[in-house]
Amino acid sequence: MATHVKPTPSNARADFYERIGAHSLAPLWEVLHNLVTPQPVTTAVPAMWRYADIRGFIDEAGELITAKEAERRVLILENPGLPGQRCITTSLFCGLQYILPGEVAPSHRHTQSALRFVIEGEGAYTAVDGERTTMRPGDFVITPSWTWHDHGNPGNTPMVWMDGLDIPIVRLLNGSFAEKYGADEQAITRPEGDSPARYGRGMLPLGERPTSLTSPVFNYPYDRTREALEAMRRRDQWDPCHGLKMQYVNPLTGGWAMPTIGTFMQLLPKGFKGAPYRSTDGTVFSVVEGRGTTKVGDQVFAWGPRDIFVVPGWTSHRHEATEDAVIFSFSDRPVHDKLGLWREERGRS
Ligand code: GTQ
Ligand code: FE2
Repeated sequence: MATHVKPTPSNARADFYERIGAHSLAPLWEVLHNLVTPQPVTTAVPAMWRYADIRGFIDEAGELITAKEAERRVLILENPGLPGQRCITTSLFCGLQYILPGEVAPSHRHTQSALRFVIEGEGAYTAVDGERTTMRPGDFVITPSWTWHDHGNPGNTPMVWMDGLDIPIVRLLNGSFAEKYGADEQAITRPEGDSPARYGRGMLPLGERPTSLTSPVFNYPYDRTREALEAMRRRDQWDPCHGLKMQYVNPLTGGWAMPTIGTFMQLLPKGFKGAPYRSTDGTVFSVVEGRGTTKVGDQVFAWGPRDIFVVPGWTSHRHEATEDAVIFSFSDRPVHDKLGLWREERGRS
């Protein structure tokens, strides 16, 4: 019995906290272990958006507002554990953008970096820094920070793509700047195909050095990605957790294609039963081909083409494929990497 400790009236502390609160002070000892946790803690939850369940809402949005009036006609995929925060993990934004034939999404720029991953339709383009690229399903397209960008659909099919942005990271750092170009479409200064010719063929213009933190390749077309995975599968070097997983790289540095968002494509062969895996980066998965399941905690997501699901950071999950499956994913891993925060754990659930 600690009889030497003078008993404190239980309301003395509460009274103290209230008085110091009026001076913008707070006691760390009441909250220390909520602030400095032994392991990552997040209120973001695993979640899945089945494309068939939400496709109708995308059509409805198309009837309610034009791309021009909306500036960007996007349905945000909001994590159910982060209501009102307009993000899919604590650090990443995700949305589905819809553009109908004949529409334009007017030119603007912002400090947030964006990726597009094409889900449905083809023939729309995005223009970045004076060059257009026409987008097809499975293409991974980048809009670097502070570059003018507008989208247009001169084709005859509606297009849907997934947007991934680092909006919450930029918000955390209070680094948001944005402005409108002033016309729907930016001036085109280079022919389509210029950037892939310079940077996307395993060669570089002699002496070229990086001038940006982002890859100069702004469209990584699906046919080349798919071909690489197909050729690699013959050597049978499958990762027990990821199958065959490739990361997209900046050819000028060999590093991540984007400074804040890591992007990946993986192939899980038919019959694949993955081992449990978790890493500190929270990941959004977008299924391109095939069917399977991902067990996350005690939930099972049964997925197929065009479905999107999210696995928050440090949440154990494992993939199984009932058909050959190809899955695109993006995460905040480059930020974890740069700050020395990235960890992974295999085989424990
Ligand atoms: O296409 O430029 O989903 O600026 C959110 C912000 C898309 C875009 C989004 C954007 C864009
Ligand atoms: Fe934008």
